[in-house]
Amino acid sequence: MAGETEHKLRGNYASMRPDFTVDQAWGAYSEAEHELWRRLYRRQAGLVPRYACDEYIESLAKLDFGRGIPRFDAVNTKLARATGWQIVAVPGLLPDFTFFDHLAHRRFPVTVWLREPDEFDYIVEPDIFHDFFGHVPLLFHPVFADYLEAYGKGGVKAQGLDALDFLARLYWYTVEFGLVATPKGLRTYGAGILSSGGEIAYAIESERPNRLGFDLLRIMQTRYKIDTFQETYFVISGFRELFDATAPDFTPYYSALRPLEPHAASAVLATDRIVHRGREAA
Ligand code: HBI
Ligand code: FE
Repeated sequence: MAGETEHKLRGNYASMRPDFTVDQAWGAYSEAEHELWRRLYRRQAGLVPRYACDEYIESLAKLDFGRGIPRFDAVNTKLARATGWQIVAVPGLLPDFTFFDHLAHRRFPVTVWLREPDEFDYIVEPDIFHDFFGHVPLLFHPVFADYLEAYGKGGVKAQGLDALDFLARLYWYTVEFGLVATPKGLRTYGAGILSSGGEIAYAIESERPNRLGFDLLRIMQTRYKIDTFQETYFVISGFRELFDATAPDFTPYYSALRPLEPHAASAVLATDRIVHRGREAA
């Protein structure tokens, strides 16, 4: 999950290393936190079969972290073998450049703190449940893992080109809130949806939001909201389409997009491939 946060960031940044990583301190989690984790996991695991893409479901089935907050080092042993990725413990949201640099080196930052019980249904900043349940399973999928690394490398380059907004939008509408078309209908692969009790059904079933065909430039030019369900979702045909989209050098895209006014999150354009026009489409 991403986006500017007006309020002070949560998490303890005091003891972090220069690359913003910390120790997970797994022994410090309370029994109450493990119980909250089990409740969050049980709810989402019950929804995943109906709404998540097969690649996510297959990965989740191989991981066994429903009985309590997982130990990052135990998962890293499996993850290294699968795709060469590692998860690194972080205090929370990182500066864009640091975040991209971790992805570019196949390190996924996972927040160490867990939400409060009264945030069971919604949280604005990514906590360990969002990061781990939402993002970690797909790190085991080779093509998606390659997309994330390519995305991170693009981000490191974009830093110098003042183009982070464009990449943040691409991350938001794919890694966080992406949908994929499958023979069984629309399914989600976006971590922000997979880890959300309410949005996982809304993103697939609600008449309200738009659902539009994946279009890299369109996405880079479209604003997003960080504290409501999405007004528009973008649909890929498969992870290969995502990976191929990151093949070209993005520099000319940034030059073409920079002078243009971004579209509102609810916009529907005549050039859009419309999978579903939302009931409240502008
Ligand atoms: N930091 N820990 C963490 N997790 C994120 O998902 C994250 C971040 N920093 C920036 C960010 N996401 C987004 O702005 C990306 O689009 C870069
Ligand atoms: Fe996220």
